[in-house]
Amino acid sequence: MGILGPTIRAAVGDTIKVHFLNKTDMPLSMHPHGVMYDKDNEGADGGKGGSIPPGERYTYTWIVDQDAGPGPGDPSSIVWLYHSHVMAEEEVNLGLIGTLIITAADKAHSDKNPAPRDVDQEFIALYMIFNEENDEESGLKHAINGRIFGNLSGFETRRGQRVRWHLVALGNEVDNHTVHWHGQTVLDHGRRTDVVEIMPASMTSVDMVPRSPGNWLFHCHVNDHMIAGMATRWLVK
Ligand SMILES: [Cu+2]
Repeated sequence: MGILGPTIRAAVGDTIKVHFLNKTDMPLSMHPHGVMYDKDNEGADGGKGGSIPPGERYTYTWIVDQDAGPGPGDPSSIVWLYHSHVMAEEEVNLGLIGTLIITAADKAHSDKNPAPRDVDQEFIALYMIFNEENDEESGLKHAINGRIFGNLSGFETRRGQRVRWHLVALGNEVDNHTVHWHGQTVLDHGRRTDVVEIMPASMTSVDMVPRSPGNWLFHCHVNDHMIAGMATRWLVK
């Protein structure tokens, strides 16, 4: 998972409550995509949850209605971003990012376990160039889940597993990424490919059944990004 915050899971029909405690020295928030909220639970732009001062708590309540779940052309679970949204650009670059995974009501394992029944493993990959030095090239960290040059581990699976990849991106105009797997293909909403295009705040979920064992590259196919370290390996046993 690298730099990503905890994954929040739910099924359609659930209500999510996040007990947020700001242990930093700056005001922060949690702004979710996709789920239903009122102004106080938007985590941005005013409202009670829009800016939580250092040391203070807030409970966000988010409704997982039908419109937060998979659409007719989607797989059984889909991904949404959440991130801090007081000074969003700065806070996202600090790594205050995570994801929600929402499963269709009739595809969840059980009331206690909202993970989808028709999938064996779910992986999450954030493609983002972290801007650590006011746009100086040396401070542009071309990262997958916040890690560069093969330093991300944990993408491990076996041949024949039903694997779902949740792909998200954030960042700036340079964050146009082409996510590429070596060794296998994915089903992207009915399209067969081994490259998925994502842009800042893109969120998409694609399915794979690995067919070929190996320690394979998983990387951005944009030349400049590849050279700058936006690559890691993933293992198929
Ligand atoms: Cu890229």
